[in-house]
Amino acid sequence: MLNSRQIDRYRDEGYLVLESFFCGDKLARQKAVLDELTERGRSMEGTRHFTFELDAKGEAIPRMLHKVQGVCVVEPRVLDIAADDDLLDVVESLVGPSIDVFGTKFFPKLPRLGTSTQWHQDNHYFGTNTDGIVSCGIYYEAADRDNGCLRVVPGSHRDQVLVEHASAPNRHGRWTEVDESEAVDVVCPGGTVVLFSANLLHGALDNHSDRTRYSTAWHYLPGDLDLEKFPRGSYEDRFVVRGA
Ligand SMILES: O=C(O)CCC(=O)C(=O)O
Repeated sequence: MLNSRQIDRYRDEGYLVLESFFCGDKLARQKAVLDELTERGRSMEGTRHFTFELDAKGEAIPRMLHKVQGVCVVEPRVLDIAADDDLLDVVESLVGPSIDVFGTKFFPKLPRLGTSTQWHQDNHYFGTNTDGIVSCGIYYEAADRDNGCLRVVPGSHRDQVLVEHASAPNRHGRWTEVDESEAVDVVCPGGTVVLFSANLLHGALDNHSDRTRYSTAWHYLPGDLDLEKFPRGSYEDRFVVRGA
């Protein structure tokens, strides 16, 4: 469970960092699953769920896995992480006793060329401005400016305003721009969990280092929160993880 200071902080700044939430054998087991998935994914070019980094012409770079979208559909052992009891105890403080998870992703962020996201609000992609969705990034390895840590604009969730997004050359997705002077780098040790509002402006740096930066990202919401694009029961990448 979160304490009231942590909850206030989440509500005020739009995000909460739980450093080294996972550690020891548990973190090592999670990382081993992601190592296997990365190896498998590197040869999955052209198949559903797996996208690759793009070269200057916008073409996929062989073996440079960028993202596994729907990772909990592809690899049920990752759903075990999303449904981890200790993690859900924390999420319950923000979402309530009935919890679903949807939109599950794995970013291996491979050395030197790895990317994940640029500035955006998750709710832009979801077609809503509800503050009921809590996004969750888990950083399985230490993350810093060199290997591409998360960046956030504290407080940017407050007005629930959806900003415009546009596609960027040679990148997957649609992104926006922010006043970088307001941004905070979330430099953190491996095993760190970051919870943030789906209205928060956030993005991540690219990986220019010779290390990987494994992370997963997904979104928790109350089971009875109906999302047109992600209906409970029929959207394959939405799972009931606690309660009913
Ligand atoms: O890679 C990261 O740290 C951020 C991921 C992210 O922003 C997202 O999945 O929405």
